[in-house]
Amino acid sequence: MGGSESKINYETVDRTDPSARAQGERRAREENEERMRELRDKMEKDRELALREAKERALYEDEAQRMRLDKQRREREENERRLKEEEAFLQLKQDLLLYDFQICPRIRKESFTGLQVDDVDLIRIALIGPTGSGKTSFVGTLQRALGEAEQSAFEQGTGSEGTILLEEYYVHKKIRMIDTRGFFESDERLLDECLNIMSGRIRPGEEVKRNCDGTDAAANQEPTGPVRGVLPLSRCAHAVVFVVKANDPRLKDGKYKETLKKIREHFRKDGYAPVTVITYLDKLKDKEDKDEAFDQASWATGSSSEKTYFIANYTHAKAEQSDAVDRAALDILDSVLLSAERFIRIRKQREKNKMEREIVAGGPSLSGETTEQFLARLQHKHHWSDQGKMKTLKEHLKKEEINTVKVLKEMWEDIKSSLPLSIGMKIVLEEEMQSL
Ligand SMILES: Nc1nc2c(ncn2[C@@H]2O[C@H](COP(=O)(O)OP(=O)(O)OP(=O)(O)O)[C@@H](O)[C@H]2O)c(=O)[nH]1
Ligand SMILES: [Mg+2]
Repeated sequence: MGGSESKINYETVDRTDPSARAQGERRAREENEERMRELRDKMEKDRELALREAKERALYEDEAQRMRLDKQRREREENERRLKEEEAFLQLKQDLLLYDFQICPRIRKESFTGLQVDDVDLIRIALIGPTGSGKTSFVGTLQRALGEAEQSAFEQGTGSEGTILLEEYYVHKKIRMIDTRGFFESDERLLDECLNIMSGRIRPGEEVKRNCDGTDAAANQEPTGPVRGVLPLSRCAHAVVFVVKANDPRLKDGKYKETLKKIREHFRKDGYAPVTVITYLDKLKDKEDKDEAFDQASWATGSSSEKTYFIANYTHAKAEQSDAVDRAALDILDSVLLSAERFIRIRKQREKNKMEREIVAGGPSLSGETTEQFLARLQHKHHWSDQGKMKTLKEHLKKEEINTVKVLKEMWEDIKSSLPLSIGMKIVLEEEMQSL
């Protein structure tokens, strides 16, 4: 990085064959269902046995016999506790394998009543953390825990000096992980880049310029698509995960806390509640080490204790399947999905409030409104259904990357004949755009 400017290249990593992936997903679900059936049979048999033994115990007067049976009972209870834990894990895995934000979100579906969230089909999760903290390994661990057939995330990026790849990984048909690199190498100036990634302004496959003198990277960003500005929620990262290494000395000396300060403040204002993942659990010797790492990490990242987790990632050297690792990975994913859904709710509620304020104030300005907000406003005003023509129109505009009203207005004459709308709707749209 000798010059004043370096290029960062962003790529999508998805080398899996979609039909093999669908098969893999089905297999993972079937295997999980089979395990659950077996487990429940076993629990039922154990319950019957426990009942028989309890009856037997009542018959024995002899102290020694009773003690033996009591010991058996304690062992059985411990075993039952373990089986229940496993059952809860298999149930969680099943729920996550079937995860679909539109059909069965992790928070109550009613939480989204009155909000238009039909544009969010995928959940995007951004991983942020220093080089070598285990971000890519964590994606690989999640892929394995979910039974993904192909673990693309074990591969290392191909970046040469001065080039950093932004990789979007497939971990589930409705969940993507955005894997960033080397975030804390040049700290402060990465704030804009980080926010651009979160807001979807930098996307996989795009190239951005980062100035090494620390000046505002976003200000120097050349617009590469038709639109720069407010992007729809479907393009944003919906949750953020800080990945830190348990025994990283920079956790202790406060360096990360300082580095993350501004980013954290932005996230909080934007409605994100970051989850912290502490990797290298396998390198911590005892409880004292663990407590210390936990306190340092949540202090540095600002995540609450309920949102701070440990994991010992699967790695090349430690690839053997482990229920404890799978369990930790899926618990983390569950927590991140909750965080993502709350973020979506907050953002949609804010959009709705803004829209309603603008209606009261006599309409929004042309400059800032997204097509999503614009159409939502018209639907509200004209009682148009969210389905049918409106749904097709939104998909069409999304595909064409027409994300703001400004662009829609500019391109209107070229695209209007191809839009799936009635003449009446087109007239309303034209009039509304003219009035801005
Ligand atoms: N023992 C142990 N090693 C880990 C763990 N997580 C990751 N590693 C190892 O740490 C090294 C770095 O892991 P990566 O997943 O490539 O780290 P990263 O955060 O993606 O790094 P960059 O992409 O360079 O930012 C690799 O050699 C991994 O095998 C863990 O939980 N325990
Ligand atoms: Mg990596």
